[in-house]
Amino acid sequence: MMQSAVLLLLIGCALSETQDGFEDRQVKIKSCHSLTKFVEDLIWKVAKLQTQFDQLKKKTLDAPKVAFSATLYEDSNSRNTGPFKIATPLKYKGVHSNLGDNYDPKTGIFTARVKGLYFFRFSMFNSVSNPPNSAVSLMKNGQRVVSVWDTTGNDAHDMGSNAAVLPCRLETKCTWS
Ligand SMILES: [Ca+2]
Repeated sequence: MMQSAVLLLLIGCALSETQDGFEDRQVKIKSCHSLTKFVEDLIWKVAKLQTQFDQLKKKTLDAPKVAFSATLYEDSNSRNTGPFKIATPLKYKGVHSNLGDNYDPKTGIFTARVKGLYFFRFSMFNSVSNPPNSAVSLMKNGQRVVSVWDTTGNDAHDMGSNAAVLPCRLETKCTWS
């Protein structure tokens, strides 16, 4: 299409050259050459952009996708988990999605199979009955990152959330303890 446009432009220039005086023709020839060069540059730029677009499209489509969503239990019944004497990885068994299979519900461990920046969010629903004695931490390779807890007072049935954006290398392991 672009090449047709250049050809038409050149024909247009050639036709107009035959109808004018020498000086007019010289000016028009100069203009036509500038215009032709301009269109050729445009064609080159469009081709380059098309190549970049195709490369980006391929990169995006081929990029591995990782995401998961899970709850502690497969049903929606309320119940306490624990107590635990030491930090114990929670096993979220109600897996709603697990794109890329990076989360293992048998161990509760998320293992990054793709290097990248990950967003983790989690919520804790406090003890079903008094007194409150719940705490959950997001652990990255065994190190505590952020926590949610409720361990004082006389209430129950509270809910808290926390989140973190973490750079993960291959085989980085995250758990919720
Ligand atoms: Ca509370």
